[in-house]
Amino acid sequence: MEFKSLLIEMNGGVATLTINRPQSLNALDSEVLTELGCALYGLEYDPAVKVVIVTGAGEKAFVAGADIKEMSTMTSFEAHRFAAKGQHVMLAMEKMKKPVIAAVNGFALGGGLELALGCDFIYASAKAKLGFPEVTLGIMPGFGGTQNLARLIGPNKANEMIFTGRIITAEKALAWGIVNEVYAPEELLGKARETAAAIAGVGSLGVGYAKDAIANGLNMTKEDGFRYEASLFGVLFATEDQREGMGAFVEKRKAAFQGK
Ligand code: CO8
Repeated sequence: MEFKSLLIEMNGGVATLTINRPQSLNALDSEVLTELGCALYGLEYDPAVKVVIVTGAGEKAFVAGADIKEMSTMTSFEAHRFAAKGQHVMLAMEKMKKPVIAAVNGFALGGGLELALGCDFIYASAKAKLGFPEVTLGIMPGFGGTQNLARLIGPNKANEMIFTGRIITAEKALAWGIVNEVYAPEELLGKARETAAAIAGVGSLGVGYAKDAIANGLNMTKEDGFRYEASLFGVLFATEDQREGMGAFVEKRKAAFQGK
């Protein structure tokens, strides 16, 4: 499928999904959100894809937010529908049984930070700038940012970021636990691909079920989460990957996982 504002590059089991609207600092308009939804659906059901990396085109921005020019004339109903469409994309990344890594190569503001937070973890360039400037526009985050940031770093730090609209450095985002690692700009994508390739080489069913257990378990009581984990753990013993992984260990050889 051809996209107007997205690039998809496959390398081994790793798909790199690049938001490609550099003239607007990769801002997310309705059309990009539609394309993202379609692209994620395709990647989810493509057995060749084991891990997805999301990044932005150009030197300057990951994604500088939802498209302010498009939003500036929206009615309340259209804004509600636009927020729901963005949230659909964030939830698609959360629900897909494949890891999604954000490589934040520059500005990740508003809907851009929400896109990064919708991924499973974030690597950032040392020149990245992150923030929720929505309040400076008279609005608030609407693509899941209030929920995802508060769950990730706790309400106090999330409150400060969202109420002030202040933009923070990659270093501060690292200290606050928003990003996992900070790399030199020229190293970022390579490092993300290195981690993605390592994940692509292990049992993808185990990875996918672990993602499911972590994401869904966070919304359960601990006891229900344990029960859910045990049931997924049991299911893996009906797979060839489990037989292959354990068989390879016993036979002292490298496992060749098939994802089935
Ligand atoms: N939307 C549309 N266009 C944008 C956006 C954006 N978010 N960000 C940048 N652009 C455009 C600029 O308008 C400019 O285009 P043009 O050349 O045609 O004027 C081009 O990108 C380059 O930008 P700048 O000239 O401004 O570049 P600077 O280096 O001077 O500044 C900044 C870079 C600081 C990133 C600046 O562009 C900026 O402040 N951008 C807006 C950041 C922002 O406020 N983002 C949050 C938007 S709100 C949001 O994301 C809400 C999400 C939830 C939605 C819920 C549904 C309703």
